[in-house]
Amino acid sequence: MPSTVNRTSSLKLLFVSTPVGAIGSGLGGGVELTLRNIAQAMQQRGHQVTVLAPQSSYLENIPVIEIAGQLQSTAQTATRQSPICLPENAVLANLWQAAFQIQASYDLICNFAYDWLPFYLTPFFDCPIAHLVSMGSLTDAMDQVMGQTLDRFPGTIGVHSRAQAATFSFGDRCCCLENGLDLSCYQFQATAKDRLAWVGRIAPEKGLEDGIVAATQAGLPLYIWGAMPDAEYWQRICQTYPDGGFNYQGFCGTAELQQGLGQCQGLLMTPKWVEAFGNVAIEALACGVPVIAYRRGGPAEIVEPGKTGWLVEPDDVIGLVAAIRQLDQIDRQICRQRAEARFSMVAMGDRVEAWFRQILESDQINS
Ligand code: HBI
Repeated sequence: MPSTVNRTSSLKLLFVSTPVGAIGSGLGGGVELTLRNIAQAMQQRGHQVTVLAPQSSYLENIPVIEIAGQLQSTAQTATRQSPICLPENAVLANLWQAAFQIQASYDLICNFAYDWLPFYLTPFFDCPIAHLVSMGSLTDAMDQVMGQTLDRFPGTIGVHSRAQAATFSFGDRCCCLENGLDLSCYQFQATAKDRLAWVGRIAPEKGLEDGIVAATQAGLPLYIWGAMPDAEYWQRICQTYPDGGFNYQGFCGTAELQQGLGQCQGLLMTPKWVEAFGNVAIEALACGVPVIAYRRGGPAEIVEPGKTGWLVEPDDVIGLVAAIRQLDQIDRQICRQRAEARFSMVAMGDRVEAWFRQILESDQINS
């Protein structure tokens, strides 16, 4: 790693992706979008980005070094006491062996995996490592290794929201980066049809049931977009609410999603868990769509009550209905403007670059 990197120099960055799936497979969830957006934002600012990722990964206009090996199981299935597991020929280990071998060509490495190994290996690297943590606290072993990393390398953990940071004992020592989108992919729509939107993985922690009950009581059809990992769960929903009033639009790409979402009067966000951020909230605002969200997790830090939508006490379905009736008080143009001010590639790039440079400066002081 070059000995001195000043505040304005162009950086050579190595991004190491999640081991749960190839980039583009959808298995990596929100992290795939986050890594792509941050890589684009860094390139737009003149930095060089190379990505280490599992085989079959693809990123447009960003060089990817593909690494073979067995994918890692997702951390959400773990319990607090789950031990650290690595499969035979783990792609996670192979990714970090490659990073170790090529680190001298880079000024900084950024880790996007929610896994134990990259944190454990940090002290053995010469190149400084930034860790972008994309979920809240899930297991004791992960919390411990993240805390140890922060003790030795202060400021090297980034998160997406204060609520997500608060799930960790060391939350006050994390850098809050929020998130960002390429807003040129989202078209502002000034008027809406008589319908509401719900967007997200159709799974219990996302609370779709509350959205259905609230939309029905408000007398508006609910349009639903998102992946459907568990068809039985969907069947149970259809049986529980036989009167319908909702229709599934499928799991589609950004272009199709934003076109349909933009026609809705409002987006309902009804999470039952602490959502780390809530990308769908900024996708809606980018289309001019106000957001009604439970005051829980990342969405509560995105929605500006009375300006870009309404916040409702968690699990208060009647409160959702009251908020739906006040959607006409929100100016759709302001929703788009606030997305541009806070969540554009430039705004996100400013926050991430400042974080990287802070880490580089600390590293140079300590080395
Ligand atoms: N699980 N083990 C593991 N590693 C990850 O990087 C990971 C995960 N589960 C979900 C996930 N990443 C992403 O979808 C979220 O961080 C957004």
